[in-house]
Amino acid sequence: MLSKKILTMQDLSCVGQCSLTVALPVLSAMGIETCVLPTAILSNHTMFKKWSCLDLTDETRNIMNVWRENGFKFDAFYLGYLGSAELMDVARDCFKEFSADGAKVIIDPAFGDNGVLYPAFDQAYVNAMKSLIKSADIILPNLTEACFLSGVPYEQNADLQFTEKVIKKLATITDATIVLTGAEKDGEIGEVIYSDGKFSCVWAEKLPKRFHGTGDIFAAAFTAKYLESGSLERACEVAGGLVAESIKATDPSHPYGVNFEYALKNADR
Ligand code: PXL
Repeated sequence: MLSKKILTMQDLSCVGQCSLTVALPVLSAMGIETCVLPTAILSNHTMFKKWSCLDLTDETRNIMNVWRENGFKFDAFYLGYLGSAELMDVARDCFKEFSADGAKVIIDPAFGDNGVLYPAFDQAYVNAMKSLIKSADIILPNLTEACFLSGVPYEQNADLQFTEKVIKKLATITDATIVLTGAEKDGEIGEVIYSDGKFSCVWAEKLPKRFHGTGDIFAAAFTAKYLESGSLERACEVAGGLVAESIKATDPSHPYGVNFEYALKNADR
């Protein structure tokens, strides 16, 4: 049986249960052949006090030169934490050169949370992402990222009305389907989807504790299920379920990430 072949482009954080160390196992376990274009190698993710970072922008160009000669094509692209605005040009070239017929571009902007940017990023990075998401079929921002991209000031404890206002503003800069993650309503958590001018939502029980790295698990599982089923809602249900099971399996004293390995091993996919 032929499986879909995806290219995921994001950093490799050696410690921290995020980006490639999440995307590879989740996508593979969900039946997707996963090729990688690593954008940087970090000692660990940037929520720790210290980190080292080797930027791989030049090497991504070398890799693409060889891929061109080998004639590689991908059925989809899934982008997460990139690391620099220059890598967005690399991404655009990648879509142009290595798309199989009908290839989908799924982008998790992955530059902030809780109303602030991650430490390595600034407004220039946000502006570059604003331009890159014009090339996407689906984007997966959280509310923080949607606010930075749309220019609407972030609100803590946002209600659904505010969330939909931000999404509509964001839809003026990209035609991509918007799947806003981590939305909240009446004690539930879920996704607000804006596709072809219509809203729909997927809600689930909100668990009491928030952990780092859940966005990356959601994005990888969403991508795998969406490529298999073509359904945005089903992809959200499955990805949200994997995140919830990962959180439930996490020892509260674990200082980073969630136990997605246990959840993946026991998942009903
Ligand atoms: O989970 C997103 C992420 C990915 N990669 C790196 C990060 C973060 C979030 O902080 O620092 C390096």
